[in-house]
Amino acid sequence: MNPMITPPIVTVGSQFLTDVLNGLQAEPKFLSSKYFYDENGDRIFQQIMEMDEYYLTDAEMEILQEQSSKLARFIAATDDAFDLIELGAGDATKSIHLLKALVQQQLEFTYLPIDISEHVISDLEENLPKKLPQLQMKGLNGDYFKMLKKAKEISDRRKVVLFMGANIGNMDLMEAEAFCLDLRNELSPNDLLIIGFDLKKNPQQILAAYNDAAGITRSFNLNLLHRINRELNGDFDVSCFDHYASYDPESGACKSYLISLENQTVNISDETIHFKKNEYIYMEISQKYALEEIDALANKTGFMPVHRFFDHHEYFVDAIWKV
Ligand code: AVJ
Repeated sequence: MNPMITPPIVTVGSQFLTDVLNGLQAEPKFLSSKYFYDENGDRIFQQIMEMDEYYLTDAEMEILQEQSSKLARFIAATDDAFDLIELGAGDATKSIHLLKALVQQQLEFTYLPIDISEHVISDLEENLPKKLPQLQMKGLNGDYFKMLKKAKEISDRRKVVLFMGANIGNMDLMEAEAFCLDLRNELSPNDLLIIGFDLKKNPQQILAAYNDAAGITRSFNLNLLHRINRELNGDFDVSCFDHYASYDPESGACKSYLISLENQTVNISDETIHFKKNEYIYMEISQKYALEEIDALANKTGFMPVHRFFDHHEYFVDAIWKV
């Protein structure tokens, strides 16, 4: 076979390649944190959630462990049947407390976890019925908004949407506003959104959560370079990049960067990317909010803030918004 006409081996998601090249050919350079979560990334994120410095998980877990029956009563305020839709359900270790409370209160509902990862959905469908046999559920694997539309086709019941884990923090303020508007446009009067925000607090505490002593967050960021090497035929020398985290108490933006430690050249598929010494790649935002900013976001996007659930430190809030 003539090697000249051998087709190129482009195996994994060309969207990933397009996004990576687009970001690294931009000025300044950036990569999207949504690509952090390959198998290794998932594992490192589990380690992050177990770190002493990473207070977010414990805070939101406390809210769900201790206040789920109150949360359930809130959801059931109008006593009609509903669908509980969770965006980015993961392994549901937090939401299971709410599911238990809803089942216990004998409410008529179906749990519809949505996740972009197929194995997350199949794991949930296998494991949740073992833990909660009375639960009615149907997993939806795919894009949030596509699956939300599908959920509306399946039934016209009232919708209660869960968007926890401070996942909205990975959007900047403009993206968060656009996201909430899009979500609002998929919902109807009396639908609810339960949405988790990490709150502004002592800047040292926030920075430490994203700049941990053991360097776990550092390897979380560097893992994306390894992933590019593996999946996009890249040749990053990962040891020539360092992690830098910053927190700006004024805007509430916690950002992370990878810094090039040398003038260097990196090949990815057929492209060559040049880095100057000390040039940065913007990797991730974890936006922190004041309570007034959360209410303003609700009001601006057509929701009514109706209640807030805090952990006892008030590090975190699960806000209830009504359409
Ligand atoms: C999964 C978006 C909530 O921003 O706190 C943790 C991801 N990044 N450490 C966050 C993350 C670095 C996390 N969220």
